[in-house]
Amino acid sequence: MAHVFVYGTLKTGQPNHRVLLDGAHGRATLRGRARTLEPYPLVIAGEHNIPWLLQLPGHGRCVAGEVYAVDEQMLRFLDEFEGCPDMYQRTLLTVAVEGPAGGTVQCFAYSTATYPPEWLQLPHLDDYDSQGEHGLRYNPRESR
Ligand code: PCA
Repeated sequence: MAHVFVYGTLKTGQPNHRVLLDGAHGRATLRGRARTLEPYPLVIAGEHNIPWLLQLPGHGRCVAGEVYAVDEQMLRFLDEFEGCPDMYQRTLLTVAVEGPAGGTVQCFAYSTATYPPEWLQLPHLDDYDSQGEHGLRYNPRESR
């Protein structure tokens, strides 16, 4: 089992969460809500309003998300779904899990190191919500 930290459209209540629930893709078990130990820039960018964690620890904010234990099949599915490694790269980061059974966990996350430098000037979020006050509605893949 690997741990994956999701911070964007894969979170509960967000537009792509259903792919984690689909047994045809493998298994994903929620371990809890969590926050990155280090700050990262989390921005919404591009014509489809996609959330991106920029691979620049030490900048931005400590980012909230969820930790899932996933099997090998789900990990491979997510790599494909997230366009890894061309769009996102799967990197390791440390998060603090909320609650009594919390603690720090090393997780994979889909971040990017290959972003246009002007993305750093975009507002830095700490808890992504596709329906948030930013008004930048996520454009689902089906509609691109
Ligand atoms: N999906 C992945 C990376 C960004 C996105 O929208 C996630 O939720 O973590």
